[in-house]
Amino acid sequence: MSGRSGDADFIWGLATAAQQTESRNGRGRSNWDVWSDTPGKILDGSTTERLTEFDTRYPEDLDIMASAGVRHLRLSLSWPRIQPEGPGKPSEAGLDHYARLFDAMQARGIEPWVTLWHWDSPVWAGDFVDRDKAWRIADYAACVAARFNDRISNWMVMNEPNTVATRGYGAAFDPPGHGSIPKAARAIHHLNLAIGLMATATRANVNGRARVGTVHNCARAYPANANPFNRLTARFMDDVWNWAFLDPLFGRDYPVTLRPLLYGAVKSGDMKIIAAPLDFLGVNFYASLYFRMIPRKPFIELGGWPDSMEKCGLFPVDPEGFEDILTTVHDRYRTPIYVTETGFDVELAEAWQDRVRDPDRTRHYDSYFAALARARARGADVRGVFCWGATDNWEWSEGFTHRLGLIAVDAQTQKREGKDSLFKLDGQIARHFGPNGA
Ligand code: GCO
Repeated sequence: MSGRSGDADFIWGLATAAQQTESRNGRGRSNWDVWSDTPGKILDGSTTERLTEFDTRYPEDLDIMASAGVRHLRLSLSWPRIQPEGPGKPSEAGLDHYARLFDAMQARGIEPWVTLWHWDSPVWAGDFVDRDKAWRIADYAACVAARFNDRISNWMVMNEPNTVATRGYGAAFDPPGHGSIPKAARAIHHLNLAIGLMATATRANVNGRARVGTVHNCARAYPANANPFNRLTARFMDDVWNWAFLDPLFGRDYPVTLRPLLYGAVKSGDMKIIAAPLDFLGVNFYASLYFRMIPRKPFIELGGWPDSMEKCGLFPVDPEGFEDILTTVHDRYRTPIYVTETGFDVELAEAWQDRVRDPDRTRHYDSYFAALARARARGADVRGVFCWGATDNWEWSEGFTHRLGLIAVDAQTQKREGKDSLFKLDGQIARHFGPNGA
C-alpha cells in the first residue's frame, strides 16, 4: 500500500534559506557572520553582510514568484534574528519581521513552509559538540511555533544535519571548522537530539492540524572506483550520510558500523527523544555521492562521479540516483516524503541575458520530475517538490560562485529577474504530475 496521495494533492514550490539571502540588518551576529569575516574561509571573499537582501526586497521576489504561479515557498527563519542576544524571551522585532513577510506571502497566495534551522546560529548558542545546544535550539523552536502556531501549517525543524556534521565538524570546510572525527561523532548525536527536541517543542506549541517534519540530504554513497579502500569508504559514508541520522529518527539504533564512534555521546533516554513522531520527511537530493580515500585530512574526498553523468557545476545530473533514493527511503521508513530541495548549478554565464535564458535547467528539471514520477509510480509516497533555490543566493563557503536560482539576482546591483526555467515549472509539473490543484 503506497499510501501516496493522488496527483491533485501533489504540490510544488520553491525553496530558500535565511543565511543565504538575508542581510545582517536587524539581527544578532551569527556563526556564519564570524566565518565569512575570517579571511580565507569564503571562496570568493564575500561575506554575509548584504547577500540578496531578501529581508527588505522580498516583495520583489514574491511578485516574480507569484507571476510564475508559485503557491508554496519553503523558507527558513533566522535564529539570530529571533534570539539575537541569548535564550528565553525572543525579539519582538525579529518575530514581527517574519509576521510581515508571511503577510506579504499571504497577499500573493504563497503558502510558507518553515524550516526552523537552516544552519545559522547566534554566536551565543555555541556549537553541537556541546550537548546543551540541543536544548537551546529547542527553546528557539518553541518561541517561533508559539508565535506562528496559527499561520504555519508545515514545519521542518532542521535542514541537513549531515551536511553540518560532515563539513563543519568532520572536515573544516564550514563553521565551526573543527576537522575532528570525535567532534563530528558528538555533533551527529547532538544534532539528532536537537531534531527530536525541536519536533516535540514545535508540536507542543502548534495547532493540531499543523504537520511537523524535518529535512535530510539523502543520497546513496558509491566508491569512486573499484579500489577496496574506496569501497569501504563508500560503505562507511552511506551509513554516515544517510542512516546515522534517519534510522534514529524513525526509532532504529545507529548503524552497527558507527556505534563505536557514536555510543560515547549517547545518554539514557536519548534515542527515545530523537524518535519523536514526524508527519513527513523532507528529502533534499542533487546527485548520488562518490567517495575516495585520500592520504590527508579529512582522509575522505567527495568525487569520482561516472563520466556517463552529465556535469553541471556543483553536482552532476543523476535522475537514476533520484529515483533510487526516493524508493529506498520510502521502502525503509514508509513515511510521507516531500522533496524539499533539488536544483541545478547551471554553468555561470556573465552576460545577464545568458543567465536568464537557462534551457539546460529546464531540461534537467524535466529529467528529475520524470524520475520522481517513476518513484511515485513504484509506490513512493512523495507528495511534492520544492525547487532550489528561489533566487540565486550565497552558496555558503563557496560564496556567490554558484547560481542555482530560478530567479536571477545580481548581488552587486540587487537586480532580479525570473529565469526562463521559472516560468516553465508550472507546465512541467502539470505534465508530470497532473493538474497542480493544491
Ligand atoms: C544544501 C543546502 C542549500 C544549498 C543547496 C545547493 O543542500 O546544501 O540546503 O542551502 O545551497 O543545496 O548546494
